[in-house]
Amino acid sequence: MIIIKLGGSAVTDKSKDFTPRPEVIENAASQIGEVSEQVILVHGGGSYGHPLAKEYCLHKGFSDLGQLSGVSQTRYSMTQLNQIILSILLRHGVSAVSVQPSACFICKNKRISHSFLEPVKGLLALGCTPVLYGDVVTDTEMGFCILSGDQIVSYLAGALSPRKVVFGLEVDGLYTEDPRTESAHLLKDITFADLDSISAGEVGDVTLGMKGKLQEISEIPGIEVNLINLIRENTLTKAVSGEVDGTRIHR
Ligand code: IP8
Repeated sequence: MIIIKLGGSAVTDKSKDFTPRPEVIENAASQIGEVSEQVILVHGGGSYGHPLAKEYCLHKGFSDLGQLSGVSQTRYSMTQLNQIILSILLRHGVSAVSVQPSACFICKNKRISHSFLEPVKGLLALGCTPVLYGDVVTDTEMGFCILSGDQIVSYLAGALSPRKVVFGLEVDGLYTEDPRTESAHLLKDITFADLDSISAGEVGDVTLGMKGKLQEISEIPGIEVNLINLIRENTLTKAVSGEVDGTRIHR
């Protein structure tokens, strides 16, 4: 089984609120349709989740009643992105079934403290592809919090021991520093121990962008992790087959 994260920066246009990138989703869906093993998909929020979460300060938890409209709008908006992704997956023959993270995870101070994974396990056993996403969830200390797709991926990896985890990005993989800087170069093959020395950008996300992603990856216990560019063709297929065109992180 493999877990694939469809990064919000790749599947949406982050410069325009509520704008999907259908061509990127199509490219991913056509490759996912060819995978012959069990797959769990998790997608990020991109321009459907982060602007609303930031506007209503949802990442800081409950502080006033005015945020509640933001909770429902963000949940509604994430569901809309999820349905766009689902409709494209279905067209490519993927038996994708949406699983609402806010109904199967509870957090305590922004970390998952309780989960109900039976729906995910049941769907996998049937041969379906569960599709989860970053969401606003109940937090026993903060009222609610933003649960990133990346934390869902690392939690599921710990609970379900996939063969590998693939993070689909809008850049070619993990760089020595922010990829927008000239001196940055792509890291092709590194170990989990190397992660500590990498300075990654926060890019204004409520879930800390690449920095948050690296924190989550370092929680994945010894399972091979690949970071690939979802915008380029065949990168997912190559990662699944072991011919990684991007960054490979291993023990
Ligand atoms: O894009 C965050 O998920 P991420 C989801 O995976 C929301 O960090 C609702 C902002």
